[in-house]
Amino acid sequence: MKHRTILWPVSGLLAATVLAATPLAYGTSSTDTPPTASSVSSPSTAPTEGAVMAHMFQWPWDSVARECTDFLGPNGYDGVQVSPPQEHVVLQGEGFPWWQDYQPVSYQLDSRRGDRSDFSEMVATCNEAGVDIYVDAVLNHMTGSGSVESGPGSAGSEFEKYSYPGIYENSDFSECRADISNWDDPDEIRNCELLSLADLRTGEEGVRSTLTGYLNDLIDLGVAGFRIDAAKHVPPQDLEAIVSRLDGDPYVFQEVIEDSAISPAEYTGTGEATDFAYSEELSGTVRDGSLAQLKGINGTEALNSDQATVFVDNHDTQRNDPTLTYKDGDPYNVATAFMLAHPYGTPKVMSSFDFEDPESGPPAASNGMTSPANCEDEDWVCEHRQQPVAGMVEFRSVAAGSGVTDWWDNGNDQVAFGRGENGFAVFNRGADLSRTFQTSLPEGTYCDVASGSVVDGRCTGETYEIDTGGVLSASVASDSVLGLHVGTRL
Ligand code: LM2
Ligand code: CA
Repeated sequence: MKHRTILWPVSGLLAATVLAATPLAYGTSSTDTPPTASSVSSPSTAPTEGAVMAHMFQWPWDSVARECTDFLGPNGYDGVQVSPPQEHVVLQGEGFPWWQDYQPVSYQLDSRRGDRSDFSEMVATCNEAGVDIYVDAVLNHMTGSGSVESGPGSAGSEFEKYSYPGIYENSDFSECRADISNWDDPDEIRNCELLSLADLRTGEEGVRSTLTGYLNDLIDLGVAGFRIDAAKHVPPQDLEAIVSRLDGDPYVFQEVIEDSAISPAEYTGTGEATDFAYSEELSGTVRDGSLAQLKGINGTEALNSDQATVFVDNHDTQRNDPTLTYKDGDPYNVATAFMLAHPYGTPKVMSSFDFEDPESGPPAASNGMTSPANCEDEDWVCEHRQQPVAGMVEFRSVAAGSGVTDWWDNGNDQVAFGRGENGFAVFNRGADLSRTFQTSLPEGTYCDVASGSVVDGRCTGETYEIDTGGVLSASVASDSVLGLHVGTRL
C-alpha cells in the first residue's frame, strides 16, 4: 500500500489513573446533570443497510438539533457525525483553528459548540426526529505542544501536557515521548506521539476505565455510536477492550488510514473502518470524468462492504488532499450521488463550513464560541442539502437489498445502473446525454429525485416515464444525475 505522509492517523492509548470515580470528568457546571441510568435511551446498533449519515463538521449543538428537525430527519438521514464534544484547548492567538477540538483537556461536555445541556438537548431532539448521533471520540491522546501548552481549556480546566488534574497524570502516558518517525513500525505508530500529542497508555486499566466512562456517559445521553479518531494509533486490542465495555450496542467506525504497516482489517473485530481507498478511487475517477471505471468499485481489499465506512471527502482530505470537495460544484455532487446509489459501505455525506485557509475555524464570536450554523448563510456549505445528494438518501434506503443491475456505460464519462426493481440512476460527466435505457423498474411515472422531490403528490423536478418493458427515454445534462426509485412513483 501507498505510504501516506498525512499527519493525522491515530493510534494507541494507555494511561493509568483516576477512574470513573472522578466526577470531574463529567462536568461540574450547575447545568450539568449527572449521568443516571434512568436517562438511558437505548442506542441503536449498526445502521441498517441503506442508512446514510451526514458529517455536520463543526456545527454547534443547537444548530444540529434544528437541522435534524427541519431537514435531516424529514429527508431520511439516519445519523449525524458531530465534532468532538469534550473540553478542548483554546488557541485564541491562532484564531481558534478548527483543530483545537482534537486536543482534549477533559471529558466535560463543554466545547466551542455548546455545553452539556445543549449537547443533551441536541441528542434528544435529533433522536426524536429519527436521527442518531455519532460522536467523534478522541481517545488516543490529550493535548500537544504548540503555542498554548497549558490551560485553561474550553470548560475552564487547568492543564499541562501530561497532567490533567483529576483525570490523567504523567504515568498515564506512553513511555515514548517523541513523534512517530518510522511509519513502517506499528509499535511506533501506536505508542509514540502523533503530532506530538500526549499519547495515552490505552493498555492501562485506569486509562481504559476513564475512556469507557466518557463514552458510557455519552451513551447515557442517547448517543448511538462513535467515530474513533486516530484509531490506527491505538492498538486494536485496546479499542476492543474499551468498546466491549460500553453499554448497549453502539455503532462504531474507526478512522484507520491504511498504510504499509497497518491494515484496517486489524480493527474490524471492533466495528467498521474508514475506507480511504474507496474515497480516493471514487473522488479521483469522478474528477477525471472516467466514470466507467467505477463499475464494481469496492474500496480497499482489506474491507468488505459491511465493514467499510465510505465518503467522497472528509474534514482532513478536503484540506490536505482535496481530490474533490464542495469547491468543485456539480462534479462533487455527481460523486456523492454515485456513492449513495451504489451499494458499497456505510456512506457518510460531508457538510462543511466554507474556508480558504485550511487552518481557519468556523465562524465564531470573539470568545471563540462557534456562531449558529444554518443553510441560508453561505459560510455553511450544506452539501447535505444539495438536491442530487439529498434526493439520493431515500434512493439508497429504498434500494437496500437489491444489487447492481442493468449497468450501462459509454466506455468513458457516462454510466447508468439499476438496483433491481427498486431504482435506476444515470451519472453524466460528459456531454449532454439523450438515449433509452433498459431498466428493471415497474411501469409508471417517476419523479427524478436528483432534480426535485414529491411535495403534496406533485414532483418539483423532472418526471420520467418507464414503459411496460422497463424502458426509459431520458436526457441527462452534462455534470448531472438522474435518480428514479419506486418510492417516488407518482
Ligand atoms: C485525526 N484523525 O485521526 C483527525 O481526523 C485529525 O483532524 C486530527 O488532526 C488528528 N487525528 C489528531 O486528532 C488535527 C489537525 C492537526 C492538529 C491536530 C491537533 O489536522 O493539524 O495538529 O488536529 O489539534 C495541531 C498542529 C500540529 C501540532 C499539534 C499538536 O497542526 O502542528 O503538532 O496540533 O500541538 C506539533
Ligand atoms: Ca497511541
